[in-house]
Order: sequence, then C-alpha cells, then structure tokens
Amino acid sequence: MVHFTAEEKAAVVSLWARVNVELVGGEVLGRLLVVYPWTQRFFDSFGNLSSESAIMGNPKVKAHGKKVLTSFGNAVKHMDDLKDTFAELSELHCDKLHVDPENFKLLGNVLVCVLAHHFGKEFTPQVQAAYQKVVAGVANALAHKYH
Ligand code: HEG
Repeated sequence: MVHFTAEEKAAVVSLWARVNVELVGGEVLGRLLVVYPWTQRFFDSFGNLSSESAIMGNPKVKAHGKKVLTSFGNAVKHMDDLKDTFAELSELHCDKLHVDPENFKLLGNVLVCVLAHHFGKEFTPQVQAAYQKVVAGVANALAHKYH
C-alpha cells in the first residue's frame, strides 16, 4: 500500500485544485492514444483516431478524458483509501472492459508529463514525487480486483 505524508497530501491537493479536468483530461487521454497507439483498441467506438491531430481534436476523446480525470480526482480526495475508492471501477475495467492493467501505469505517467507541462517550474521534484505515488497507488487500486 502506498503511504502519503501530510506534506505529500498537501502538495497533491493544492495542485489538483488548480487542474482544469476538462482540458488536462483530454490532453492526457489524447497523448496516451498517440504515444501508445495500441491503447486505441479499447476505443473503437470513438471515431477518427487516424492521426495525432484527429486524436487530439476528437470530441469523444476529450469527453472521456474528462470523465477519467474527474474519477482520478476521487483519488486526491481519498488518498488513504484508494483500494476501496476504485474497487468498483477495477471490476468494471477487468470484467466488462478487459483493459490490461499495465495501461493504468501508462496513463499515470502521461498524466505526470501533462501536469509538468502545464505547471512548469511549479511542478517541483517534490510535487512530482508525490504525484508519482498517487498515480502508482491508483494503478494498483484499479488492478486490485483483476482475476
Ligand atoms: Mg477507464 C470507462 C476511469 C484508465 C479504458 N474509465 C471509464 C469510466 C471511468 C474510468 C470513471 C466510466 C465508467 C462507467 O461508465 O461507469 N479509467 C478510469 C480511471 C483510469 C482509467 C480513473 C486511470 C487513472 N481506462 C483507463 C485506461 C484505459 C481505459 C488506461 C485503456 C487504455 N475506461 C476505458 C474504457 C471505458 C472506460 C474503454 C469505457 C468507455 C466507453 O465506452 O464509454
């Protein structure tokens, strides 16, 4: 289980309060699909994913990215209880969506990259370290119900 110090929690919560989940969500999911093109297979109902610009401008990618990042926001609210927080979603991704849990790690690292890009110098190594722990914790929690 990932443990967070009070400082790490404060760093995560205060940065997250300034994240535009719609903008950052679309950017994260879009970049996941561009950088790791095999992840596109889960989104064959999303229409045109044929190029970087098609992916980054795709309204379904943006909408789903917002949904994923809004859900990720629950992790920020429940950092001590990630397993319970994501238990249902873990079952869904395993049983219904058949998403390989390796992809949760990829998405987490893309999220860190996008936050670094958006916040620049404010995304200090300390803040990054705290976020790397959150994304690892979320990836673990989402993989927990896999069988
Ligand atoms: Mg998943 C649906 C959250 C990573 C593929 N994802 C969803 C939903 C949520 C969610 C909240 C909607 C569930 C519902 O309709 O009840 N996803 C979520 C989180 C994370 C994540 C929090 C990681 C932080 N998802 C993820 C990854 C993939 C993926 C890495 C595939 C590469 N998710 C996926 C698919 C759906 C969802 C295919 C269904 C999309 C649809 O057809 O609407």
